[in-house]
Amino acid sequence: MKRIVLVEPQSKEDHVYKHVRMPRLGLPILGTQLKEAGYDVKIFMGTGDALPWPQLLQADLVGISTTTATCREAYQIAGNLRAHGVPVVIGGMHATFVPEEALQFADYLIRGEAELSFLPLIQTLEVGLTPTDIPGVSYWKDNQQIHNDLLKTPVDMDTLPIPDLTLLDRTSSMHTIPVMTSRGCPYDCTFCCVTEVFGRRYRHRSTAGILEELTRYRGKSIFFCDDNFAANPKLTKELLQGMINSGIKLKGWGAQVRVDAARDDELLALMKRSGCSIVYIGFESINPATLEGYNKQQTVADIEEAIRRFHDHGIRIHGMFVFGADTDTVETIRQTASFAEQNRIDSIQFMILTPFPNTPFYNKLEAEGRILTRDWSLYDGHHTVFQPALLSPEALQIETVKAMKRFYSPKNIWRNLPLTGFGSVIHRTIGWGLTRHFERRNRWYNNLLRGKQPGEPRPVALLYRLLKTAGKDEPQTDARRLKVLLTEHKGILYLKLRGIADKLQLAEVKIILQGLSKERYSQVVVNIEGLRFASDKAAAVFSKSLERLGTRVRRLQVVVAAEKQVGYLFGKGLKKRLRLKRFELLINRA
Ligand code: B12
Ligand code: SF4
Repeated sequence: MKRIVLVEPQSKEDHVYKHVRMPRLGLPILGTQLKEAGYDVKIFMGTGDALPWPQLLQADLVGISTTTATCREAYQIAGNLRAHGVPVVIGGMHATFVPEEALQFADYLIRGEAELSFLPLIQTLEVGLTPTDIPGVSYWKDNQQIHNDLLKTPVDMDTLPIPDLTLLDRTSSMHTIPVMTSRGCPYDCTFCCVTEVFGRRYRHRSTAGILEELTRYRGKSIFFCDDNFAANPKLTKELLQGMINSGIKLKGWGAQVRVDAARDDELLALMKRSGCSIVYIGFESINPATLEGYNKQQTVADIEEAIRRFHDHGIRIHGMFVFGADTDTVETIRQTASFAEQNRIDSIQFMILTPFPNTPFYNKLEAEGRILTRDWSLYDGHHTVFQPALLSPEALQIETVKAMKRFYSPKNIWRNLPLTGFGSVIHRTIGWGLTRHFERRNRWYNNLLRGKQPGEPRPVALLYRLLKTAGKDEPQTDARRLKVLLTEHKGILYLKLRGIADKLQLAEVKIILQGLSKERYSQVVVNIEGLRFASDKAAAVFSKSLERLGTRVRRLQVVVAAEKQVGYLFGKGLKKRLRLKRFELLINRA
């Protein structure tokens, strides 16, 4: 098992951060560990259709990273690889939170931090053993999922290698280099899922180790991708002083900090002297009740003070706000846009509160029947996926985009030039373009949310036609008869076919599929686990209509029973289909 390919899938949905070409550090660190152990490693980022498939298919094993918003893409890639017999290990944030779901699409899964488990897992598989005692590993045994206990002690950050970013195929086009100095965060904000994976104990790398890494990046822009860069101000100051003393001249650096960092003059001065050009601050809200509800442990006065003090030191601010708490109204959103303008924040992100699956926040909303969609690709902070308390889902969606548009309007583009220089102009110009692009491309979602109430599936106008040709999905005495179930739930259209279908029946199904409108559904799921074809011709007719549908709907997901069925239906044309942007193939093991 020498050739290992690692993949960070990107979402096909439109969102602002999609255009940032910076990887998360998990795969570069794991890849470097494997390389040091003698493996041939390559890392790719991209949507399924953009990946170099010949290289993926030649790998002895592929590791795939997940976040919630990108998991669908990850599952699709995994499904295609496994259909070709390439073993898949899946890991990352989303897989950690919903291992039962993610393991459906992989051979192995690692929950939580993987630096002490991934290499041992590969070595165990190489000698043909089962990973019974490797912490955090989940796997299949006799068609049952086995989930080993999680790693007991978190990884010691000084034992980690410096990530070798040349393993990535796009290193040369990376504008900003990610560097991580710590993991874990002592705070406990209710909406955050980071602490569940990396813990609340703050773990820091040695200053010497970080400086060694930074010397590789002289003249470059750095993003410290710690969740809370200055959580331990003493250590942060030591690092910044070290950067100044050792003469590492970066082009600039940015980091995520809390408002507390602004209270420390010495820290601010060192940040500026060591080249800090921008801070990303989780302001979250200017609604005191919301800040309290988030357990953010900061006030609106703290936010104003932080903005003033960072600006006094000539450091730009990217203000991160989240809308949709149970105490938020339309007014909260509008007032936040005014607040950001008045306080002259340099750039902003107005996100929609997102309940990441299986977090306590998600489980609470689920129990209250407020989850609107389980299409995880919409869990990207840009889409309303739950029923808010004091405003409609549509209002939350539209007002958030409106507020972004207001901030990133042409009249605001130059406003901060005298305060923080040209950087803010560039960010605001980019923001202007991205916000408008996002608004245009996401109108379908506003339409979907319009008038939508949780738990109330809308009637399917097309249903009657299918029923006429194929009969209801009631228990049938004749097992050979084709049974069709067509339902719509929360913007997803489900078509389930069971029984034996001949060419004529499938030609009818084709007509129905042709009538589906892209604007109406976020996704079409066709489940053919129980479908058999009366002839090769029937399979060909059906395969063609799926192909066409794949080019027309926003996203098509085909659930098949096993690899065998994939070969029969799609065997010859699989390569071609991989280029279809909207096609997803899910292979159900059970
Ligand atoms: C840097 C960063 C970004 C960057 C780069 C993003 C990118 N390429 O994805 C930017 C700023 C662009 C960004 C944008 C967004 N981000 Co971001 N981001 C981060 C951040 C701060 C650090 C990532 C990192 O390097 N982590 C450290 C490494 C070591 O962790 P890791 O990659 O997860 O890997 C470890 C394990 O997960 C596991 N593992 C991971 N993959 C694999 C694969 C295999 C095979 C195995 C075995 C193990 C394994 O092992 C690794 C080592 O222990 C994280 C927070 C965090 N602490 O992780 C948020 C985070 C990943 N982002 C998040 C989100 C929501 C977003 C956005 C949707 C928007 C937003 N609201 O900010 C966008 C979407 C971007 C996208 N590409 O789709 C969430 C994801 C939550 C979730 N459940 O999915 C996080 C966790 C933050 C949070 N507060 O919740 N982000
Ligand atoms: S401060 Fe940031 S990383 Fe820490 S719990 Fe709150 S949101 Fe999460």
